[in-house]
Amino acid sequence: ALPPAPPERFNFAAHLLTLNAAWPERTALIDDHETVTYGELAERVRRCAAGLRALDLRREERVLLLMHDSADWVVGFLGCLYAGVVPVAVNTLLTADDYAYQLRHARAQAALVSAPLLPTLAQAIDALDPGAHEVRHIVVSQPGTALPADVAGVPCHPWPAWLARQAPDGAPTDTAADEPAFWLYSSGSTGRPKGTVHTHANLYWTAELYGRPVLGLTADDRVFSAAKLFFAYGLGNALTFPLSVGASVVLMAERPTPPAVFARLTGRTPTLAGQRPTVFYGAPTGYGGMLAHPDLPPREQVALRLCSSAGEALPRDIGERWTAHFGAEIIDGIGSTEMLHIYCSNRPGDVVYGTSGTPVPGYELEIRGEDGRPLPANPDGSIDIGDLYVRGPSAALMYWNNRDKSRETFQGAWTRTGDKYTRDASGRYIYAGRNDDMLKVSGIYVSPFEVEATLVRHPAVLEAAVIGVTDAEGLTKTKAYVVLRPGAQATVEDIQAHCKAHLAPYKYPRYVEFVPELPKTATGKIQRFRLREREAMGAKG
Ligand code: 3UK
Repeated sequence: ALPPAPPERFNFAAHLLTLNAAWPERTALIDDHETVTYGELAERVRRCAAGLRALDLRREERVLLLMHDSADWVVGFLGCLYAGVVPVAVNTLLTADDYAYQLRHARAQAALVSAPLLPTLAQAIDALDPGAHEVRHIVVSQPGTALPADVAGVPCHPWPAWLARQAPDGAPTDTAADEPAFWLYSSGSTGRPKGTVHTHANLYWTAELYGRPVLGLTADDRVFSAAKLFFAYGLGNALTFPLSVGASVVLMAERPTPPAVFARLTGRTPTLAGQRPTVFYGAPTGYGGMLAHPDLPPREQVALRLCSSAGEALPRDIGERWTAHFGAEIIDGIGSTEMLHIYCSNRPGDVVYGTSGTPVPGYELEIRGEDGRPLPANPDGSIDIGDLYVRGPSAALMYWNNRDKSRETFQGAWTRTGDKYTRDASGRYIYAGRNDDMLKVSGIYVSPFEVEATLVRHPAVLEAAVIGVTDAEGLTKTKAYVVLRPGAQATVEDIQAHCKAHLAPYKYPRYVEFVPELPKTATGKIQRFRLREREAMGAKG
């Protein structure tokens, strides 16, 4: 039986506080600085809500949440929800230009920011004409000592003093289950990222349809996600799911390099003091990187019972090697920002590597043909390749202020995933590529066109084409074919450094090849498929 729907009046933050009221002494969060119990978390969330109201933030107004993973991130997110204010949780790896767009598009009235990200935020605000943004307050987490009174003309408040000043808010804002609760941005191949609007109920559904029943999370788990909280995957992994069952969460501000992740898995940090995670969530590239790392800890040093993978397809070999080493399975499942979390997944004890498993109960899938109708099953039960559509209760409401793209993606009860899939005779779904130009690199969207536009801004570059290539492990990497201007010189490193400086750094092309010309049609369009063919030939030869 499926879980009951939440009541019509429903505030997800208040729901979590009620669920966990029975164990105030239990550990909720362990970040790089401190341990926060469920009792302290509830108090801080209510203080944060009061603090937002004291800054004159009103229901439905948006607040940019630009923070490194920490207890403050969780308090900020839930404090907003409790107050009915709408956090817009954004990627911490973007450029000032990206944030300027988001501030303006979301009409953010305030920003919650980690101190190291304050200069980039200031640059973003500075880049906007007065009147082009509405940011009235900035609250700075981990402020250190030298916090300026204002940044780009906007008053700054140090998080600890701001929180301490407030009396905890007694009652949550009486939100509807279906009203906008928070936004996440999702990138497309062209145009600016889309503000994906999610409800209070959507959070509840992801926890009750996936975290609890499929992953089987309980209050005895200690979870750790390499995927950050600003990704829909990380948000479910390290906030929605564990806090819905009274589990403990390990949070880490730094980039999830293999050594940083190993330190957490083995409990080797001062705040962890030997407390090792039982559940780990990552993306396939991260699993591959750890397996290849010389400091991979032996099985005895970790306490993993279960691992999760999403963001890109998990190559079978990586899953098998991980399980052989640690004894724990990796549960590969496909989710999206639009559906908020995983809707098709393997099951603990029933993993077939190389597949995305079967639909998560509560979600329905269709593989549709070119005529838009579901493809019929073959006599053996398999379904040929087609476009994957999903129906389920955690779909976003819309993309903010973008009717065309909203209609393309959210088609009544069905959501178009943009993925191609097949189904095998046993009913398992198998990923078969995207049907747009988007690439998933380390589980994160990269638009080849955005990278190309940046490449041609390099003074030595005449033109460029970017495609995805498959590496020896079966993972997607970006490759740039670059034509230099006559007489101009540049090295691979120059080109990569230019991309890292002008784009979110993770978008830089992993491979660069200089070519005398690009294959083109008679009308001058670049034939990316020819480049892909060339790569495929090269891989065989
Ligand atoms: C691809 C996968 C094969 C696929 C996400 C879990 O990745 C997440 O969200 P995004 O919006 O990207 C969605 C797209 O990524 N993808 C994700 N998982 C898999 N492809 N196998 C997989 N297991 O193209 C999908 O449409 O960044 C993942 C939970 C929440 C998420 N938002």
